[in-house]
Amino acid sequence: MVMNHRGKVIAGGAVIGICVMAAGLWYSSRPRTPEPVPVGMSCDMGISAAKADRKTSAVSTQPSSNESLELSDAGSAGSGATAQPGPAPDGMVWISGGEFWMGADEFPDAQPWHRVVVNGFWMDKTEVTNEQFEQFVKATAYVTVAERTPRAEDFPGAPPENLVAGSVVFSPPDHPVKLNNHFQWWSYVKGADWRHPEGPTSRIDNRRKYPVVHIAYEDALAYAKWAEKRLPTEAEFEFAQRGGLDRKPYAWGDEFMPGGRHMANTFQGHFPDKNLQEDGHAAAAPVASFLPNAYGLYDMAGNVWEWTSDWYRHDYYRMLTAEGPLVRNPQGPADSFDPSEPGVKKKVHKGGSFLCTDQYCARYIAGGRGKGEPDTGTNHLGFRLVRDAESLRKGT
Ligand SMILES: [Ca+2]
Repeated sequence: MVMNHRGKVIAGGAVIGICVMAAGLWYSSRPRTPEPVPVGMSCDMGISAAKADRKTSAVSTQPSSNESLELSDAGSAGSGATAQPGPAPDGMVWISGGEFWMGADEFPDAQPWHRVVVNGFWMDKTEVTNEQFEQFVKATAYVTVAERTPRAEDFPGAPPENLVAGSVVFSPPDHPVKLNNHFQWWSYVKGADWRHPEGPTSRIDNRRKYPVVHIAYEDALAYAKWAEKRLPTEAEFEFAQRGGLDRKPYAWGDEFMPGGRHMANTFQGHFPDKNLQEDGHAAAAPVASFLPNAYGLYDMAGNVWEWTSDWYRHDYYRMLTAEGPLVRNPQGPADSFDPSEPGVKKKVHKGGSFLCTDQYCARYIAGGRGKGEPDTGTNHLGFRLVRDAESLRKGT
């Protein structure tokens, strides 16, 4: 057992603490197919958390149909919606805000369903691309976390050979493996960063419109400051992701593949060894390769996970519902707690990625939650930004 430069235990070239973890299968209560659909329980260090949550969250807390009839639908028509305040900034769309149901049946940490109001905001239509991030780097000479050589004093006890710049890359085995050992498909790769998504020999020259990846939380904040935007809250992301639909399983509706058409970049085949890429993409896809949702937003499910500004707690929704029937502009909990890795602070990721499959993760489902340490990027994690209406009115 050795420590990597992020201070995590590594073994066999893999890193503990990174997304995608099988945790057995359970069965969704959502009646959208004749047979129950097996979906994965967790998406990073999830075994203990998922088992613990399953015991406490076995009963769906989705509101009854009577309750839902008494409340407005989600979306622009819901209470709290505000009209577009002016011309749209380049590449952004106005999200009017309003009241909606937030949550998901499939995941214990996305329960219970609860009623939320968010104010209107501008949102990037797509994930931030390599091209856009390069403009930022050229303007600011910014160096991302993955590109920085770690300092020994920040990682006491780490062997010098592990104090190298790099990031975590999906490195699938060429044979079927048990899904309870994510060591077999995540590797810490020296020299992997946003310019070299799979390692030093990989390039982004022909990936200008692909989402930038290997972005740590502080990298996203730095870009946001330069772009005069900010990261969305988890509630803002989910409101936007649902596109005005009320408690639908997908950002586009009820069916995963309406008319047999792939609506998002996910994983088909046998995870992790056999990617059939039936949706046309084995890894990240150029942004906007799939249809937008009803709000004109692309890749709000699949492609790459996206940072939000909220801290992650598995029980945050339970905390919110204890406070009252309606939550306004939630900003996330004050602290972070993930039962699968107590003591490790994590931010919420949303949207799922090209690695999500119903075999283990399925977090392309609307309302699904991911999580990750602020200092850790991967090649399936990026971001997009939002902007408040007020910032435009001030002329910024
Ligand atoms: Ca795919």
